[in-house]
Amino acid sequence: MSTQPRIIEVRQNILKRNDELAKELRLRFQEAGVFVVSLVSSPGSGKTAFLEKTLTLLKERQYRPAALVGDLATDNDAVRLARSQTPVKQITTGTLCHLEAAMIQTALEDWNLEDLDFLFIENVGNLVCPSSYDLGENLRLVLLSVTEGEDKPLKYPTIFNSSDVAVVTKVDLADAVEFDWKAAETNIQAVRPGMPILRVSAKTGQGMDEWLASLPSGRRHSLEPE
Ligand SMILES: Nc1nc2c(ncn2[C@@H]2O[C@H](COP(=O)(O)OP(=O)(O)O)[C@@H](O)[C@H]2O)c(=O)[nH]1
Ligand SMILES: [Mg+2]
Repeated sequence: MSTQPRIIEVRQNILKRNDELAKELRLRFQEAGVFVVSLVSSPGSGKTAFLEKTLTLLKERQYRPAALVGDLATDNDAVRLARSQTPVKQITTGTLCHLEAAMIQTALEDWNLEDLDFLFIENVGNLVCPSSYDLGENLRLVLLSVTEGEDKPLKYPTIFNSSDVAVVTKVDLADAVEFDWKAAETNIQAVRPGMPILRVSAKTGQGMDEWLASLPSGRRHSLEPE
């Protein structure tokens, strides 16, 4: 006797529940005027470094950003992100290879969304699991570092298809690893035609201005003069 149909049914129910919760979250974010960005990539692509730089620069520019970060274990990334002097919370998932909307909801319980302009969500480092789980974000970034090869989009098309923007990270190392820009761009566009591509280095700051300029600047709670 096969248990396969039962497993598929349970999986579909989990995804449906997640979608419903994500929809509720998206509405809450919209009502509070918070712009939510999630980040996905393989482990070590530079999500935390990019996010720490982003949080620091947004704070310097008088915005009020915050971050949630998911990992299987440790709060190492939250400790790194907290150096930006912005609110940060670690979500430890145990054996789970992705974040779910319910985890975001729980993590936000003691935060007042009205106090935030931007919320960033660093997903667990994985190019497979996170793709199916809507977190209520407005924008999903998929990061690809120059050190991990140009063919990631072809190998993991679903994560690129479920993301809005591709961010090529660690560009300061591009020459050293002979990164083939043309191949990377061709592969991204083959999987998701028209996908915007940003090139950044958290180490040198290259591309950070362009990235920040692509975010909505007129946040309702922005402290910046109109
Ligand atoms: N040279 C260089 N190294 C980077 C850059 N961004 C991250 N790294 C390094 O890459 C490693 C993994 O980065 P991390 O932010 O932890 O990646 P995550 O696992 O995706 O969150 C760390 O050793 C970082 O210092 C970058 O822009 N340039
Ligand atoms: Mg990280």
